[in-house]
Amino acid sequence: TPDLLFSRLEGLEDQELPARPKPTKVTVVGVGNVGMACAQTILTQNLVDEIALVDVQAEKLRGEMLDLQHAAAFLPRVKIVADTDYSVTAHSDICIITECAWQREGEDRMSLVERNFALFKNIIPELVKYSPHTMLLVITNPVDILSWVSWKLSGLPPNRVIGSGTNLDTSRFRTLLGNHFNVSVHNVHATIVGEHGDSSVPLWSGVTVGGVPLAAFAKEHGIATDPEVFTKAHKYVVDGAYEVIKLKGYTSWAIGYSAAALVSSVLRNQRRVHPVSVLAQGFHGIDMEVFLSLPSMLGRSGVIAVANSVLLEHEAAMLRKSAQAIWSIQSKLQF
Ligand code: 6V0
Repeated sequence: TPDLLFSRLEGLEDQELPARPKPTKVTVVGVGNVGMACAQTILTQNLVDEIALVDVQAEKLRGEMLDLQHAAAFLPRVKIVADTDYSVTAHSDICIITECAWQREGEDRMSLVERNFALFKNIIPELVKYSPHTMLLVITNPVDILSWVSWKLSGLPPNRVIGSGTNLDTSRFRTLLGNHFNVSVHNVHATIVGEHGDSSVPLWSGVTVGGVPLAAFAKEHGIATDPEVFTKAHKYVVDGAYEVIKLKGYTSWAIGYSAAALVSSVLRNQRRVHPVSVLAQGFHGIDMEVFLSLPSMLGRSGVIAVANSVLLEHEAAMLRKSAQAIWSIQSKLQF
């Protein structure tokens, strides 16, 4: 027994010590490619004390849990638990939702939204029941619609529900520019806002490389800026996801790192600004209740604030168009 193996020195017992802060805990719902990439990235970055995994596939779930537990000798001490029952998620600080319904061959977007909506109707109330103060991080696609769905179903304040949104698209955009200018991606400031995916909006007007604003630089030096080049660069970013899916069948690592960065900003109260899907009503002339990615400051309380970005008129118009497209789908959902 442990009492035989170790001898105690005189001192305070564990229970006599002053109360310590509650252990930090993240839940991942869905242990597919994306869920496991999130879990493993969070684990290796030493961001939490406990990770809970949930899925409907009991055997796969237990297999993934054991596989991670077997790495204990090489990792910081983290408790890893898994169950098909949501009680395992109790007291989570953040719940990451990656579950997804199987997409049927030739299935249209609306039908997939409806089937994911049906799953979310069961999942979200369970998460909030066991962790009433949790924050929700939605990754399942279409992420902007399902972030709004999660907010509605959870009853949480809007600053406690985000979608991973264009955080990943923005990383792809910065990587492209960093490679083009042969400079570290950390010295490229560039943001993609709006809907995650095809209709996302790159904010070219705000791009700086090494602190140099690109648009102003080009103007000052009489360098012609060809709109075709911008369109092509944005298409390259959007197509990046499709290319990875075509090559390996799914995307996982980049979205895993994106989620870990968001978790770190929240749990470590970093006040970093990420483009994530938030309640966008009232910003840039958007009058519907939709979630879209806007640069948002994240910290312990969730979304601390949304940046009042200065957008060009055509950028704001593109945002409003996305909002309209999203609204036309989500307004058909019956609660
Ligand atoms: P996957 O590998 O099919 O995993 C989905 C998992 O969900 C499976 O393990 C299922 O068993 C599980 N699941 C199904 N129903 C339930 C349920 N009711 N409760 C719990 N678990 C359930 O998919 P993958 O991991 O590749 O993708 C997950 C989602 O992430 C998809 O919707 C992707 O489109 C989305 N992505 C979103 C990205 C973003 O930037 N927002 C990026 C990449 C993928």
